[in-house]
Amino acid sequence: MICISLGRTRHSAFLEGHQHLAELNAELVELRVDWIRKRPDIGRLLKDRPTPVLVTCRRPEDRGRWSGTEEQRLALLREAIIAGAEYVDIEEDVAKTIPRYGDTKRIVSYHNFDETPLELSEIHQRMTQLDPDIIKIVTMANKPSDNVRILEMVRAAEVPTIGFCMGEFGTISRILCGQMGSPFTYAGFSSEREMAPGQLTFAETRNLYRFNKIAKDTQIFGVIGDPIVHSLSPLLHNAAFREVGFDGVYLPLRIPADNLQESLQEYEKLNVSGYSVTIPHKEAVLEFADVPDEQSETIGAANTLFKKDNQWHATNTDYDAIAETIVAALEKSPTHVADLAGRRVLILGAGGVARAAASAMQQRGATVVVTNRTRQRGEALAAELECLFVNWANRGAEACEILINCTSVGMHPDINKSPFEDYWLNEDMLVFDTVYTPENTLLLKDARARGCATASGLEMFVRQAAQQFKLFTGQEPPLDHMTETLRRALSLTQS
Ligand code: SKM
Repeated sequence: MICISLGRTRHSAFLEGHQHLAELNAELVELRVDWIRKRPDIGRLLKDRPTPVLVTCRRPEDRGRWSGTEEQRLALLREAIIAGAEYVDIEEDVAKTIPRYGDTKRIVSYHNFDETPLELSEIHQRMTQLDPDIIKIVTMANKPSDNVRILEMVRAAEVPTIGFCMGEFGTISRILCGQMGSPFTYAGFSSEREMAPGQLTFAETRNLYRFNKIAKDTQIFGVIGDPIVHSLSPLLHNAAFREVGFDGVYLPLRIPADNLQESLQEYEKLNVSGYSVTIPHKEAVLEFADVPDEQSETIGAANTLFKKDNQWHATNTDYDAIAETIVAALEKSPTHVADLAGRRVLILGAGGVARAAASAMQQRGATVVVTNRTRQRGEALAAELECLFVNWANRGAEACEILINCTSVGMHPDINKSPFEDYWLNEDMLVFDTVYTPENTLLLKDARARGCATASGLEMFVRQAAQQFKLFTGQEPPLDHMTETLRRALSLTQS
């Protein structure tokens, strides 16, 4: 069950908001009465309530907004119990002063906004003595392993226990606590008003992560990186799982660069089945893999980890996605032959994507020329892969048939920039921009205006995810659905 936290400053807005959530089929709504500016009228809020409620009145020291006295606050909680609220939230330190009455369920709560303390089980044990129907322990995650500790506590608890972590590191526990036995998780009623650090919205919790559908056997996947909030992989993979009816959930997993091995080791306790891997972990993740494949070893980077026969396999789906995207664009073009052998390819950039692009092109028999704004890095990549190098200043004079932009030039918000002057382009060229925010970069617009064939980063992003989907699920990826999902999301974020 998802409990939606609702906080409004006026009674009328509260009632309206509650009605609205009921229309969205909310099962349980937390009334954060500390948000109301006047003295909260519990009778009015509960009288014709359209869903079951949990009444909560948070003090400022627990990041609430209550401005009355503690006595008034406790009186309010007692009043909610007498009025028959389905649940009431009682902080651990006042639990003894609020007696049980009627059918109202007591949620005895502990919050820690600084950390996830090491003595979680002692805290939990102490709370079992306070006549709880449900114990709630919510802490701040400062690193990925904090999630694992709190989820293990939920799993081991004999009293029904809600336990998850706050903050950007905590997302995974907000979604997985249900699988561990937590009676519900909390979600926000609006993306504009976060009720707790890192809280997801009701829409994300229900529609994107499908919290209510996660069962004991639901397989867990995620994308690891830092930062990770920007990643569209959760949207894409969850949509694809849903489309084919696969029982899996895919989460954004922020892991800092210096914490990769420890975090992945800890996540083993959650039985994760597969990861997409993005910046800054693509190289270091090879150390964690039991079986890196030839491609990831040649490139020195992987973007996928998947479990097979209890071993972690690593591969790089960017590699094939790049070549497939170019070949598909060549096939579509009436003036090109869909063969990369002998083609001269100019690659802009010398980072991870450039490395995968250069290797993929070379492997298909193309002649690769690398150019980069920082000369040394470009020269180093060219030397390592035994391809050609040209100075950034001379890139326009390079007579290439295929141009691949692997720099971030043109990426949102710098959408009016291009890494290649339009008058350097000609209609015999195929231009591929690996940037996908926006889909139509200035480089691609210029290329189309000059009559070039084009391929976009969006096509590549979908292809690399589609291959991961196949490795994760063993099923054929719903390519069109994935492309549409991504296109819609991008047009929403950029409109
Ligand atoms: O290679 C991909 C990776 O699989 C996922 C990703 C993302 O979610 O932003 C970006 C690329 O690095």
